[in-house]
Amino acid sequence: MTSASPTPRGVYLITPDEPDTARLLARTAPLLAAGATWLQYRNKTASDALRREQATALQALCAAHGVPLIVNDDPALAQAIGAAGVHLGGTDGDIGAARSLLGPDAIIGASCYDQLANAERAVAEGASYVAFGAFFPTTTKVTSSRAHVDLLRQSAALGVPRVAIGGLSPDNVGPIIDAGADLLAVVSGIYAAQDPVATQRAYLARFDTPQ
Ligand code: TZP
Ligand code: MG
Repeated sequence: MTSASPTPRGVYLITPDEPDTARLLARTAPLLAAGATWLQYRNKTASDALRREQATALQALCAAHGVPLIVNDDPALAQAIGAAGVHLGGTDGDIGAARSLLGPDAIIGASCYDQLANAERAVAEGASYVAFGAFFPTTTKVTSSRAHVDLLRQSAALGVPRVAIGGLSPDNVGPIIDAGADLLAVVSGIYAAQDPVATQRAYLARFDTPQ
């Protein structure tokens, strides 16, 4: 991101493993229309062909809504479909290589788990944002790290957006926002909610209310 870009804030929506592409689009479109800041395409159970199909379809949807699409794990797929960027975990490959492939304006995010040192290294290597988690237990992913809100305070000086992830709900994000999280990354809290759009609004409202 350029230094002139305003810091993105709000909900960083992440897709669940949805095998039906039409249904993935139908579930996602209202959330983009209702103010998701970024969308990450994540599907851990799809074939390469299905991931390509879904990422391509989501890129068109995101373009129509002016929402950046970030592809999980796969810089080559991000490049192939013209996505805004890629999200890399600790074993997903090199941030510098992704930057070379995707260019200076790409949004390249790094999972930093519960370690400030991971975030410092990621930024030094060219990451556009850093993600900490899991803050709370979650069934979406097997996690071994448990992040604490102090990490958000300690990482303020890095100068990149800070993302919180893992078991976030409208009821538990107050201290996380208070500690400086810019983006709340959410899968099940929104997609599995009875009313996903209303629930996404409830997360967003937490940015406006004193914690
Ligand atoms: N990385 C750390 S926790 C997590 C990921 C991808 C899952 C977040 O999903 P949910 O459903 O919002 O807890
Ligand atoms: Mg990964």
